[in-house]
Amino acid sequence: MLEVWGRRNSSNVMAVTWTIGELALDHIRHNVGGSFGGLDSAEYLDLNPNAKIPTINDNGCILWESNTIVRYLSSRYGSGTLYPEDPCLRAQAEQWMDWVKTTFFPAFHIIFFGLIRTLECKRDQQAIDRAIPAAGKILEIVEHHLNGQDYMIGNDLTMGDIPLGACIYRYFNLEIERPPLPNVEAWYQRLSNRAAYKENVMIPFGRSLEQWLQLEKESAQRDATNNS
Ligand SMILES: N[C@@H](CCC(=O)N[C@@H](CS)C(=O)NCC(=O)O)C(=O)O
Repeated sequence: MLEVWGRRNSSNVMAVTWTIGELALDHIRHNVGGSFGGLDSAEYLDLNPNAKIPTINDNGCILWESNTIVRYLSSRYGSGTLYPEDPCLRAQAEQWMDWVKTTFFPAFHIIFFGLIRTLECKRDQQAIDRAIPAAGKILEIVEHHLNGQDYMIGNDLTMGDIPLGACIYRYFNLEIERPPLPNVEAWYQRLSNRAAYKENVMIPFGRSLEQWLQLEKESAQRDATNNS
């Protein structure tokens, strides 16, 4: 059985759980990271020496790095759907996956971590104020790209949508200024209509560190009830 390690409110874990949801794969998930801890145990470090989430074990295939896991699951279980068969389309999907990590996420992380996961008194407001227009400008690249197509690669969902999709619910639900992004919003609405996206990505995150931690605790309680 496929095993996943990672709290469900991490955007990197969401990329994996959303992929699993789209592919309807049986799996079990272990709550580690964040307030659950567990990343420094010898057992976990054996799986992932970075002490980070997500990690998976798919019948002996142990992997970390969310993009790699999404690629692996897509190629193994979603060939021709999440994993485009055409080498050029597949490479373009990978290109957007890598672009999110190297270009969008660094700016977005400053905003999300600063506003939600940091105590107000410890916030670097200047860095956040710089990152908000920077992230908006970066998304204008996607805005242009999505002109005339429903998803990042053509008109069907592929792995190329997953890393950005895992962040975009948060981007559109933060109280920040955004440039007009009608194509990106329409894409986000399309994702929002997918059951696997609703379940794995559209997870409330609160408006402060206190609310974030409370929601994390409540979700763990729900997981415990569902698994009992
Ligand atoms: N490049 C890695 C980044 C992994 C990462 O930074 N994960 C964060 C969560 S998003 C983490 O493990 N943080 C420590 C924690 O949750 O306790 C990936 O994409 O998987």
